[in-house]
Amino acid sequence: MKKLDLSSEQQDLLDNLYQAVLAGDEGKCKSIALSAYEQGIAPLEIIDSCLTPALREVGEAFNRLDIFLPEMLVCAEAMQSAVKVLEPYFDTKSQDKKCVIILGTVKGDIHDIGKNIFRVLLEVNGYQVIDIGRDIAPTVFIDEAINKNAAIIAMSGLLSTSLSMMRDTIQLMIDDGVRDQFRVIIGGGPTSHTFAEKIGADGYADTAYEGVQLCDKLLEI
Ligand code: B12
Repeated sequence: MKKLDLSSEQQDLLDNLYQAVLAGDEGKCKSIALSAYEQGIAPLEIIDSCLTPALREVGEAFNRLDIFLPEMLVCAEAMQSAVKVLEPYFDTKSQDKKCVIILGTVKGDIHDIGKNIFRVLLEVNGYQVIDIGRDIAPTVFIDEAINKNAAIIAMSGLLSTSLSMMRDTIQLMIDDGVRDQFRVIIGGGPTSHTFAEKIGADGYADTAYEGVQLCDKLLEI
């Protein structure tokens, strides 16, 4: 878990929350997340320094075959329930609607926890987000962006095997003659700056917070 400048009471709460995710205990996750917020820890700090690293440890346990898919799912649901509790408490930074962003997880991939966190952060920072869900085909990203007059297409992906869908979406935009109409950004586990450059995306961000800064930069806000 990332170390923050916290009181021992706050640190205990985050340690307990981390363990609750590993145990897949939804009830504890919800109540401890709320207590952590009430004890003065910002929602994004709780997510970035505790909930996300806890899920990473779950992923490592899955990789080692210490746990299997059903357990990973239970832990993911417990983590998501904590995020849900925190959602209303994110600082709203701007009410202005800066632009429309089409957001989805690429075809073949059903991971959406990171995408959902990114959506919340974009919204509290004044973006109008159209979340088109997960397992989304290239044509759907493009059609939605055209129909909703979007400025940015944001693709999330956690599976190496589905990353080619990001490249295919950009290639299809070129083939359809609409590449210049939209900025394209990518994020999620196996993506990187190098991969973004390779497939001709306009940007990559490592975290949802950096993703918001990236959108501001691309729109020169
Ligand atoms: C939870 C989880 C699941 C859950 C997903 C539940 C859900 N609703 O999402 C379940 C149990 C369903 C699942 C299933 C599978 N999973 Co899984 N899963 C994970 C786990 C443990 C955590 C992922 C997560 O949510 N992290 C927390 C979030 C907050 O982090 P994040 O997604 O990275 O998002 C942050 C940033 O990346 C960023 N971000 C995210 N998207 C975007 C987009 C943009 C544009 C931007 C700017 C930023 C941004 O913002 C977020 C916050 O900062 C990871 C382990 C890991 N290390 O990631 C494995 C992992 C991703 N899964 C893996 C695998 C293999 C699978 C399965 C194929 C397993 C199987 N045999 O069936 C299936 C996939 C099914 C499918 N077709 O998609 C592998 C992938 C390996 C690879 N690189 O290809 C991992 C890495 C586990 C491992 N170590 O082996 N999984």
